[in-house]
Amino acid sequence: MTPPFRAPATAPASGPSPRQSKVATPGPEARAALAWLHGARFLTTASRLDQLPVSELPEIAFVGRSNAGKSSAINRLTQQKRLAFASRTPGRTQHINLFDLGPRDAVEARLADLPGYGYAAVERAAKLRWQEVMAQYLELRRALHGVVLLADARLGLTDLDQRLLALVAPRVANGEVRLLVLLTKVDKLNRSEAQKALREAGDALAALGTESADIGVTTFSALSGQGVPDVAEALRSWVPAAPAVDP
Ligand SMILES: Nc1nc2c(ncn2[C@@H]2O[C@H](COP(=O)(O)OP(=O)(O)OP(=O)(O)O)[C@@H](O)[C@H]2O)c(=O)[nH]1
Ligand SMILES: [Mg+2]
Repeated sequence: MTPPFRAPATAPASGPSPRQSKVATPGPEARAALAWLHGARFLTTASRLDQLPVSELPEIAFVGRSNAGKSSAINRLTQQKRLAFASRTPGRTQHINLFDLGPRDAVEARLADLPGYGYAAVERAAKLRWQEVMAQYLELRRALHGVVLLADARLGLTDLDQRLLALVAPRVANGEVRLLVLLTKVDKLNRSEAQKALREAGDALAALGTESADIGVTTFSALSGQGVPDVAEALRSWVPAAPAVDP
């Protein structure tokens, strides 16, 4: 039986070497997807689930260890330098930040930047509280439509990432929530290291695959732009465009 696991669109075997910063010109679909993401704007911030808007609008959550590059990825994908705050100090994103996508009068979807996990210096009580918020968000948030899990390509999927995946796995398995894993900072790896990272992440994710699951993995760099058009296209494909209004 063919596993439903999709091959990465940007596997280095067929794409440019990860060390090359040159990025292929995106096709029309990727350009449209990028334009959609470039229109992102800040909506609100919340430190608890009950502070989030009650909404059926599809939400795409960026999750991952602290320092994995979530905020940098959002900034790169939306082409806005400081939309999501990226910093050298891990653990800086302490809230769930929501960003609107689509026309201002007909919002189509939202991006959610979630706090990173695994930062040792965060006080234990704060850590436990965030674990709880995160678990609730992934298991219960009805609007959750897709998860983008970011992991440093040099570390791969760690135990903490696996624990997060386990929380959302039932919703991924039944197709309710799509999953895209970004192996980030691939600019720091050579071609064979990047291939190895992709293979290992693919193996780890294969266990989550079912007939209904939509799971992908790709390499990414907020620095060089590698993977940006493909990721934009993948995220756009998750959300149906608002139907054209009759004149
Ligand atoms: N070389 C390289 N560095 C990156 C890349 N993406 C992020 N970084 C760096 O990694 C560090 C952490 O990036 P952030 O985007 O703040 O990470 P985060 O996941 O949002 O971290 P938290 O908010 O603490 O959860 C920063 O110093 C970034 O400049 C990348 O693609 N390549
Ligand atoms: Mg951040």
